[in-house]
Amino acid sequence: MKVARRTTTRTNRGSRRAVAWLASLLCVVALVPGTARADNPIVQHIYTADPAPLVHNGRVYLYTGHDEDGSTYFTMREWRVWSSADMVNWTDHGSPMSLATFAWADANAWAGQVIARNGKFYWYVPVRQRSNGQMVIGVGVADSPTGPFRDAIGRPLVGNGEIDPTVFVDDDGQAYLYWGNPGLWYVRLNADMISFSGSAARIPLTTAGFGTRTGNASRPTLYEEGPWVFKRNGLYYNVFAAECCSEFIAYSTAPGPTGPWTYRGTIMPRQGSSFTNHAGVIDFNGGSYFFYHNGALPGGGGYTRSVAVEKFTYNANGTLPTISMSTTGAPQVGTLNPYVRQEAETIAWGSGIETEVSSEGGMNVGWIENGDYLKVKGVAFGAGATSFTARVASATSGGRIEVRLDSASGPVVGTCTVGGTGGWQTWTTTTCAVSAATGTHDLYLRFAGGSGTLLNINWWQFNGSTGGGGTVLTNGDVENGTTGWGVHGSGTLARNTATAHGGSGSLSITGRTAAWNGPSQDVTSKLTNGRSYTTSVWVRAQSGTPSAKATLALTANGTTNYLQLTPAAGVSANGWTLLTGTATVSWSGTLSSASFYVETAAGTDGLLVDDASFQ
Ligand code: FUB
Repeated sequence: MKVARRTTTRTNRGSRRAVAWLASLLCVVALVPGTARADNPIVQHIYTADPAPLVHNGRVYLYTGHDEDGSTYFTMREWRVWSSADMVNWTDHGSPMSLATFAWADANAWAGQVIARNGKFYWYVPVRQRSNGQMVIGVGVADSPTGPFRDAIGRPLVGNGEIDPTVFVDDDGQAYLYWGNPGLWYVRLNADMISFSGSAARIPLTTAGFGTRTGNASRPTLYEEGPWVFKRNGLYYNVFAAECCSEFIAYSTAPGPTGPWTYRGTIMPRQGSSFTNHAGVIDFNGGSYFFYHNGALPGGGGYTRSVAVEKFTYNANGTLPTISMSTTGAPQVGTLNPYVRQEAETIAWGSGIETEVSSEGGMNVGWIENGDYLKVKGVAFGAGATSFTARVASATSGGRIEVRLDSASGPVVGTCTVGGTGGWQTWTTTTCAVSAATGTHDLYLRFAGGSGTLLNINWWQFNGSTGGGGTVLTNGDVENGTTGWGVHGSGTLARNTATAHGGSGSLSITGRTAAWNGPSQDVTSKLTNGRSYTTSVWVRAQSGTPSAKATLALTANGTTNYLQLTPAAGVSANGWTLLTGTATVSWSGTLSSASFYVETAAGTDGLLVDDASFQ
């Protein structure tokens, strides 16, 4: 079955290879000194459309549609999820919801939006109802932002032949679902988010509210479709696709969630080769981001679209600036830590590759051929990596992974050999030495070998010299039992395989009897006096909503000092929170003990810890 599927997919690869070649060419052009490197569109291995971003627990989750290769209509059968902590490296979470989720729907997996509430994630989508061929709004629900999503109610939530739901919860807890093309409608959702009170109301499409369109008597305003409603500083915004075709993105504002709306003008002018556009707007990590789609990938157009993102700043009076499409995209937030396990499908730019569901959980990168590569942006090697490890599989005779810096033809700092493993999902681990990987670089994993498909890669991780650029923690990703970990104070350690941030396990601590108790590592012999260390650790509560932080207890000349390594941040049982910070470690006299640990500001709730690095 595996072979058959590969053969089938490979039939499509002629065009995909052309896409990859042209994409590579775009990158080469972009590598001319002084020009920015292309990081838009966000995804290169499939066509994506209708972005709906959601900020949750320190990550941006991006929900999109999936335009099929070679489409000549909006032939869309599934939705896809991506996520990023830095706005440039995006993890492919596959397709946790499709038309098959809704037994009563038969086509048109079009533009939706996800919202978090009640410890769950609700995904509102337009689909075609099989029984009458009418477009209606369905709702999926999941316990995690990456799904899997199930049909929440087994029937359409609401429907009148119109499309493009957006959802918004006001400060008073009242939720609103808006949708519409050609009209603009809303209902008040109940707190369960899967039912509503009253009936659908029509928002008056006045020219004062939505601008003036000329030459179309049945559509006198600019409003077309794709509303995106949110509130900022007490003002309600409706960002929408205007005046098909081609569409531009415009917006209106209102003093309340149902209006009256005032037209405010264009945000993104008509650009590119897609005749639709569709926006999603968020604030993340102190910045504001505008997601949209265009036809920028090779082979792209109105039915083969791609999602992109730009960073922007609101004007002082709350209006939005004009935003242009770019190939540069948003700047990176922070850097990527190579000393914790990174999924291979966390990619800034992929050339020639595809992804698939991995037998080890999540996705893996596959269909890798000679010359294909993955770019991971802004990787912080610090003082130096010494080795590279990758989880790989190959049903053929494998190939090589060239670890390169700065470009696909940049310096090779290590080469790992991958042999045949007997199957595309028969995984093994390969490690090779790395030298001269210091500081922060774009990392390129370039694949080399003979003809045909070479290998699959599921995840990778660098190791650093102790006390050097690499993490000073042992088993920070908790993939090797509880090795290396102890307890600061009281508590019971265990490896939790039910809930992991990455990989297959996390570190559980229960039975804490004081707030300062937590999982710890002895790092006494690994520290350099006066050096700056960056901490990165994912934490989740097993109960309650405590505030967690990472701390270093340093004992020198009989005196213990406590260095706060990360700001305290609220953690809950609903998801993972990244604690991160940089601090200079110094002491006077002779260091007799140094303990890295995670604690809480108060309380004794159990914690889960994963993907920890201190480097
Ligand atoms: O992707 C299908 C449709 O195209 C969406 O529902 C509209 O917003 C437009 O982007």
